[in-house]
Amino acid sequence: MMATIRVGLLGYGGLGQAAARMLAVKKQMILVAAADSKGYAYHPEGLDAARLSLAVSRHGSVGYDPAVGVPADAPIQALLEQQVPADGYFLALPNLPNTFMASVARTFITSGWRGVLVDAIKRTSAVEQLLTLAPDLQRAGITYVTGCGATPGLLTAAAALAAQSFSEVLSVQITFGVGIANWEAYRSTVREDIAHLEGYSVERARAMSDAQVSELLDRTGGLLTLEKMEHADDILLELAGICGRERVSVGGVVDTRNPQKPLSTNVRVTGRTFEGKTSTHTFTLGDETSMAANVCGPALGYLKAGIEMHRRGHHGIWSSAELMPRFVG
Ligand code: IKT
Repeated sequence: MMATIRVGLLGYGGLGQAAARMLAVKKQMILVAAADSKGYAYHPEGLDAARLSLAVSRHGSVGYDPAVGVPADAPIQALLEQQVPADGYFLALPNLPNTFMASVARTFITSGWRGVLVDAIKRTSAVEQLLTLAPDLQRAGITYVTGCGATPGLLTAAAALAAQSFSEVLSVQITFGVGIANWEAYRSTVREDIAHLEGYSVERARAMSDAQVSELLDRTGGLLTLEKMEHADDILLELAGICGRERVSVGGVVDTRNPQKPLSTNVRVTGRTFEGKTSTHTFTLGDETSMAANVCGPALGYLKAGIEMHRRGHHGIWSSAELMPRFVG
């Protein structure tokens, strides 16, 4: 049996906090480190997720946890200097700016730390940056699995599995429905979503004040309708040999004022069978599952898969379309 996996979380916003809550009910993993933009906290015997959330809501950072928090200017670097015995990190960070995740990967590479990194990155161009780091990750003894959230992630893996019935994949259509009770619970994720809207960019969305985000959401009735998104499912399915990236499309609706999903999240994989028939497999997520469950669950599942790869000496970069996530009990 695999030893308990010691996990670190980078980012303690909506997704980071959800991952910590999820870890609290897992037996095979333990949360030993967390960092956000203003500080870090670690304890080899385990961190208290609820107390960290309290530090964030009261003082704006896990670095203000009264027992184990440390405020810091460069928290990731400072955390890594503590030589925390973490087997892997979930990078639950917003990729704002679009080069941020690659810069975090470089920080790990130069730190001398060896282990597993998983991200829930979304944009094709962000994955392209990470792929250039493959030789450095390999030399550093890091196993990096990219695109491990809901999409890319769970739905990309489902598409790769569905493709097996076909001799040619004609299209992969990913459509998501996300419902959240209030946008402030996912400030960065919502900005990343806004960046996909016509007339916006990552930089413009990142620079928006909370008041500007609220004004935009007032104009749209709280809905963000996203079409033809720049989404890494395309490059990941292409690299995994499933189909050309031009055959992959991603879009959906985010309701920022209602926890109910506005539509059922699904991936439709259309292909031709060896008998010459055209057919579609559809994989639909349960409407009661939240974005947090569908992002953090797969991220931890891929982290477990990455740990197995790392223990076998496989270092470098892989994607959610190339590996099966392992269930974390
Ligand atoms: C994105 O960020 O690109 C899309 C994200 C989609 C999450 C899908 C979750 C599906 C589900 O829970 O049913 C999100 C809108 N940011």
